[in-house]
Amino acid sequence: MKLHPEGKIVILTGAGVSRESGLNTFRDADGIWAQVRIEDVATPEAFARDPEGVQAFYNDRRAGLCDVAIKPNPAHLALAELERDWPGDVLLVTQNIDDLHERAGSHNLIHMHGELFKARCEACSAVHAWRDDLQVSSRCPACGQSGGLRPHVVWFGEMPFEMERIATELESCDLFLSIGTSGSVYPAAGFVQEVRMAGRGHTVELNLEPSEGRDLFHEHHHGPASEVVPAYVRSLLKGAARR
Ligand code: BJW
Repeated sequence: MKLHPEGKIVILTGAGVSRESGLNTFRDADGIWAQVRIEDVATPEAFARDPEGVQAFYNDRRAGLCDVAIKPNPAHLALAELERDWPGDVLLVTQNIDDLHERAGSHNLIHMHGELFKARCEACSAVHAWRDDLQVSSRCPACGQSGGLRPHVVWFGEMPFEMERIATELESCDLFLSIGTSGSVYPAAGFVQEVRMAGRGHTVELNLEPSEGRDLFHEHHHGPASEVVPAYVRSLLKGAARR
C-alpha cells in the first residue's frame, strides 16, 4: 500500500502494546480477567456495591505503574517517532489507562478509557492528577467533599471519552492501525468497521494473533508489538522519505 506522505493516520492501541513493558493484558490466559471478575471491579454497579474493593484493585494497578521497572517498549517509542516524523497528521487513540505512550513521547493522544493517574469527583466532576492510593474517604481538592472520588477510567456501561472527535478522525483517515487489542470491547472494536464504511482508509492489524475483527483488515502483521510495530513504522517512514 502506498500512502501519500500528507495522509492522515489514526492508530488504536490496546493492552497488547504494553504487555512487553510488564503490564498485563485483560483476556489472555494470564490476563487481568483471569484473576478478577469484570462484575466485581469494572462496572459502576461494582463501585456502588464495594467502593473499597474497586479502589483497592485500581490502587494496586496504580502502584504497579509507578514501579521503576515499567517503561515504554520499542512499540511505544516507534509510535512516538511516527508522530514526530510523519509529514501528515497522526492521532493515537489508546484504550490503555497507563501513561506509557506519553512517556515515550506521543502528544496527539486520546485515552478513550481514561487514565490511571487521574481521579474524578462524582460530586463536582473535577478531574485531578492522582498518583497515591485513593480511599473512599479521600477528599476532592476542588469541592472538598469526601466519598465522591473515583478512578478516572471507563467501566462497562459507561461512555468512553471523546467519541465524537474519534468518529470524525476515523471517517477522514487514510490509514488505520489497530495494535495489541483483541477487538472484543465496543465501541473501539467497531472502529475498523467505521473506517471501512467511510470507504477511504487502508486498515492494518498489528497484533500477536488475529483479533476478533480480523476479516475487516486489509493487511495483517502478527507478532510481538515490540517487533512488528517498529518494523511497520520504519517501512512507513521510508516510503514517505522516498516520495
Ligand atoms: C499482544 C502482545 C504483544 C498480547 N504484542 N500483541 C453486546 C454487544 C456489543 C457491545 C456490548 C454488548 N453488551 C455490552 C456492550 C458494550 C460494552 C462491550 O463492548 N462489551 C463487550 C464485552 C461485548 N462496552 C461498553 O460498555 C463501553 N461503553 C459503551 O459501549 O458505551 C455506549 C456507547 C455506545 C455507542 C458509542 C459509544 C458508546 C465501555 C467499555 C469500557 C471498557 N473498560 C475496560 C476497563 C478500563 C479500565 C481498566 O483498565 O481497568 O477497558 S475493560 C478492558 O477491555 C479495558 C480495555 O481497554 C478493554 C479492551 O481490551 P484490550 O486492550 O483489547 O485487551 P485484551 O486483553 O482484550 O487484548 C489484548 C490483545 O493483545 C490480545 O489480542 C493479545 O493477543 C494481544 N497481545 N501480548 C502484541 N506482546
